[in-house]
Amino acid sequence: MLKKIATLTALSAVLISTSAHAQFRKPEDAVKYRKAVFTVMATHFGALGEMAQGRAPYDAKVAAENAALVSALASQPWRAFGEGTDVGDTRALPGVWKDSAKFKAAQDRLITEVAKLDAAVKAGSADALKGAVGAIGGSCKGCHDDFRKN
Ligand code: ASC
Repeated sequence: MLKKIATLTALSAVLISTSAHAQFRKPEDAVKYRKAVFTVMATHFGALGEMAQGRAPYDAKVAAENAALVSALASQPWRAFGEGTDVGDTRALPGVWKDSAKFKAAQDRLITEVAKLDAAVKAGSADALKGAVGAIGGSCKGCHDDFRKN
């Protein structure tokens, strides 16, 4: 009986730790995932930037579509910076893991600024977009300066 309990305890420990990492079979997959998320997010953020800066005509529907994607993605890449994912084709600096509180604050800054995007889009002008886009861009840059190799 005791042996059974020990076995079950060991098994559930394995299952719990597996489920926390289940989305990535290997560290390289996490790197690929986070880079893909950043690429897609930057594409849609870029479209907002074009409109905010008057380099593309303001289109409320296009703004809403791009903002929705940025909003959905802003909280996603961070799950893929787990321990042991400082490998392979990545520009992530060691600070990501060594100064995780500061890295978390940088993530939160992006998420906080992106939360303001919806209201800016609903306001319905390039000008309204400008402030939100500028603040989001600032959070991107701040994090890159501290945590990404150039
Ligand atoms: C972008 C993009 C980034 C940020 C950053 C802001 O459009 O792809 O990484 O803005 O350049 O400074």
